[in-house]
Amino acid sequence: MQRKVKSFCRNCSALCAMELTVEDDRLTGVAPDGSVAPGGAYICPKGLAAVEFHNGAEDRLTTSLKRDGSGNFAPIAVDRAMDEIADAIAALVAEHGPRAIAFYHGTGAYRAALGGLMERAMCSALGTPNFFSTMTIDQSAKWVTMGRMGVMASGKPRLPDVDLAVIVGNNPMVSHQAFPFIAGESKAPGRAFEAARARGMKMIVIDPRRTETARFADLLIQPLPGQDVAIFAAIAHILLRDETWNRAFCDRFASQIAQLREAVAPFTPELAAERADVPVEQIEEAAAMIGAAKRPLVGSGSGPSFADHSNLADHMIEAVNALVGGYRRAGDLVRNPGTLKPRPAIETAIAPTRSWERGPKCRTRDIGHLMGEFPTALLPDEILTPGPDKIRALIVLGGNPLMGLGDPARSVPAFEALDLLVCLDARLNETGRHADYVIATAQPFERHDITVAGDAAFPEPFVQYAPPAVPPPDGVIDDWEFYWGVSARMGLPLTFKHWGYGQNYDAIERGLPLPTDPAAKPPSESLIEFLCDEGDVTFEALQASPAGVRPERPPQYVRAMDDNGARLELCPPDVATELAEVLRETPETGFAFRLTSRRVLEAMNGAYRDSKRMARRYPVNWAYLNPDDMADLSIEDGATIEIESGHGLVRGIAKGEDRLRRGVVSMTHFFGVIGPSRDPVAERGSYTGRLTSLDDHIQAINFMPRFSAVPVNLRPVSALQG
Ligand SMILES: Nc1nc2c(c(=O)[nH]1)N[C@H]1C(S)=C(S)[C@@H](COP(=O)(O)OP(=O)(O)OC[C@H]3O[C@@H](n4cnc5c(=O)[nH]c(N)nc54)[C@H](O)[C@@H]3O)O[C@H]1N2
Ligand SMILES: Nc1nc2c(c(=O)[nH]1)N[C@H]1C(S)=C(S)[C@@H](COP(=O)(O)OP(=O)(O)OC[C@H]3O[C@@H](n4cnc5c(=O)[nH]c(N)nc54)[C@H](O)[C@@H]3O)O[C@H]1N2
Ligand code: SF4
Ligand SMILES: [Mo]
Repeated sequence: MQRKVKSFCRNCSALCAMELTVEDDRLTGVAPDGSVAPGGAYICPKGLAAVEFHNGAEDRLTTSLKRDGSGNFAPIAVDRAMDEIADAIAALVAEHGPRAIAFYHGTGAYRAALGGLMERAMCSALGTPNFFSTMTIDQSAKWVTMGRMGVMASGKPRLPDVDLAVIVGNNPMVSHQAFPFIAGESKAPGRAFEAARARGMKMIVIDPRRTETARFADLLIQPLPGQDVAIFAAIAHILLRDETWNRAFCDRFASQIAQLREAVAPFTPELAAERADVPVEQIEEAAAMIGAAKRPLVGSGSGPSFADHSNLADHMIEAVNALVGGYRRAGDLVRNPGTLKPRPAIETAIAPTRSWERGPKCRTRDIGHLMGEFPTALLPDEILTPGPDKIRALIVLGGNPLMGLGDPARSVPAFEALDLLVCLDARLNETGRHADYVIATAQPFERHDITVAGDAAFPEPFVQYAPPAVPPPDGVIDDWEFYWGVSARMGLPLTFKHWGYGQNYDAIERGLPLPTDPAAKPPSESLIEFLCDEGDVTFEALQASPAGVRPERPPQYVRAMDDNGARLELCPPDVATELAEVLRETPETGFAFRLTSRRVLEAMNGAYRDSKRMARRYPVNWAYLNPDDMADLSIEDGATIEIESGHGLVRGIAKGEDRLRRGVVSMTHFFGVIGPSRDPVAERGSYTGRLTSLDDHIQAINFMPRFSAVPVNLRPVSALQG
C-alpha cells in the first residue's frame, strides 16, 4: 500500500521539508513540501539521493561490523558490540582516567538531534574534556573572532533587512550555507537572492571564482586566494580614511578604533590590490559601497577560513562589519527568535571571552576549549604523544576525520595507534576502515527527529517533528541509543539536556535523567517531548501537524539596553601583531598556483560521493583551471596532471573553467583514496588532503590547517610517466 509521509531532509542545515512516498515500508519517492515550512517547496539533488541511499545504494551498512586483528570486518550484533565497547571503555577509564576517551562530532552529527545531544551527555557524564568536531577544521575562525572581538547579542540582520550583502568566499547557491555568518537564506537561496535584488539590495562577492552566487552580484572581485586579510584591512583603512564608518554605532558598542586605525594604516588600497592582484578601483568601490550602505552585512564562508591567516582574515572581515554596524539594532524586527528555545534579542555587546586561555588544556599544547572543544588538528598528537591522559579511545559520530584532517602521513598512524576506534555511520568510510567497530545507525527517515539545528536559523519561526517513515533494517539502532546503551552498560547515569552552542553542558540545570538499566530504554518520543518543553509549540501540536508548525505570536523587536561597558574589541594586541606580521610577509615563492576549495551540489563532503548522479557528473573531482593557464602549460581538457604542494602530491584530471581567475586550481575535497595518488580515474578522483600539512601553516588558537590557497605547482603527466 502506498502512503505519503511528511518529513524533512537532514543532509544540510537547510532541513528542507519533504513529502515521502512509502510503499510497504519502503521509500519509493521524495518531493519538496512547501505547505507549512517557510521558504516554500525546495529540495536539491542530495535530498533526492537520500531515497536511493536508504534503499541500499552506496553500500549502505545494514549491520554493525567488527574488525579483527588481521584487518578484516565481520558482522556483529549491535548489542554484543555495545557490550564489548562498554567493557573496553570502562577498562580504559579505570586504568587511565576519563581523558583516555575522546569524541568526534562530524558533519553527519549536526542534524541528528537526539544522537548529537546524547553524545554530549555521555561526554559530560564521563568527565572528559576531549570533545572534537569538524568546526575546528572548518570555520572556527568565526569562533576565534567571537572570542577575541566579542559578540553583538542582537545578532545579525536577515537577508530581507539588508541593503548590501558582502559575501566573501562563500557560495550558498551550492552549499546552502548562509545565515548567521552571511546574508542569505539557506533554503532556495536563488529565490531569496532574487527577491532581495528585486527590492534593491546590492551585493558584493569576493571569490577567486565567479561563483553561482556571483550571478546576483553588483560587484565581483576575483582576488588571488589567501589575501582576504590585506583586502579587508584595506577596506577598514578606507572606511577610516574617508570617515564613512558608523561612528555612532562604534562609539557605543566598539573600542580600539585608534589601534585599528594604526594597524591598518600601512594596508593601503594599493598594497591590497597588488597582493590580491585586482584593480585598486575595485577595492575602493567595495569600500565606498560598504561605507554608503544603510544596512550592510559583511560575512564570509569557508574560503577565508581555510586559507592561511584564517583567524586574522575572519577578524578583519568582522571588524569591517562592526565598523559599519552590520548588526540588528534596537527596534529591529527579530524575524526568528527561535521556537524550541526562544531567546530575546537585546542590543548590547558581549565582551570577548578568550575561553582558550583558561580551564582544561590540551595535553600537548597550552590551549584550552574553544566553544567547549579542543582543536581537531591536535588529535594525532593527543593520541600519539606518550604520557598520562593520552587519548586511547575515539568515538566518531557521523564523521570521517581521517579524510577531513588531511596529511595522512600524520593522521593515519595516530588513528591506527588507538586502543579503540568506533564509528557510528551508515557508510563504511575511510575512518571506518580503520575502526575496531562500525555501528550501523539509522538513517534520517528511520528515526525520530526534530528541527533543533534550524531552530533560530529558519527565515521565520518554524519547527517540525519527524517520526520514522520506514523502520530501520533489523539490528540498526538510532545514534542516541548507542551512547545511552554503552553508558547504561557501564552504569554511567546520563542526563539528557537541551544544550546549545555556547552553553556548558554540565552547567545546564534542566535535564532528563535517563535510566541506567540497559533493559529500560526510554522511548525516543520522550526525548523529543523533552526538547519541546521550553518552547512555543507542544509535542502534541507537532504530532498533530506533521508538515511542521509556524507558531503565531506577536512580532518581537530588538530591545535596547543600558550601557554595561562591554565593547567589541576591534584590534586587540594579538590581532595588531598578526597584522604587522602579514604586512612584513613576502609571498611564498616557488609555486605558480594556489589550490582552492569548492563544493558540489550533489555531495555533502564524503556523503553521496557515490550516488548515481555524482558518479555521472563527477567521476573525479576535476582539477579546474583557467583555460589560459592550461594553454600556457600545454594542458588539455581531460589530461592527467600532477599537483604538488610543499607537503604532498596528487594526480588530478584537468578541466577548463573560465569562471576561475588565473593562477588558481580549484578542487572539491573528499574524493580519491587516502593512500598515494596514481590513477585518479581508477581512484575516483584525488584526495586533496594530501596537499595539506598538519605541521606547517597551522593557525594559533584553533590549530586550523590550510585547506585553501595552498601553494602548488602543476605539470602534465606525460604518457611515458604513466
Ligand atoms: N552541496 C554541498 N553543500 C554543503 C557541503 C557540501 O559538501 N556540498 N558542505 C557543507 C559544509 S561542511 C560547509 S563547511 C559549507 C561550506 O560552505 P561554503 O563556504 O559556501 O563552501 P563553498 O561552496 O566551497 O564556497 C567557498 C568559496 O570560497 C572560495 N574561496 C576559496 N579560497 C578562498 C580565499 O582564500 N578567499 C576567498 N575570498 N574565497 C575563497 C571558493 O572559490 C568557493 O567559491 O557547506 C556545507 N554545504
Ligand atoms: N582538504 C580539505 N579538507 C577538509 C575540507 C576541505 O574543503 N578540504 N573541508 C573541511 C570541512 S568544512 C569539514 S565540515 C570536514 C568534514 O569532515 P567530516 O564531517 O568528518 O566528514 P564527512 O564526510 O562530512 O562525514 C560525514 C559522515 O556522516 C555520515 N552521516 C550522515 N548522516 C548521518 C547520521 O544521521 N548519523 C550518522 N551516524 N552518520 C551520518 C556520512 O555517511 C559520512 O560518513 O572536512 C574538513 N576537511
Ligand atoms: S538543500 Fe538539499 S541537502 Fe540541504 S536540506 Fe535541502 S534537500 Fe537536503
Ligand atoms: Mo564544514
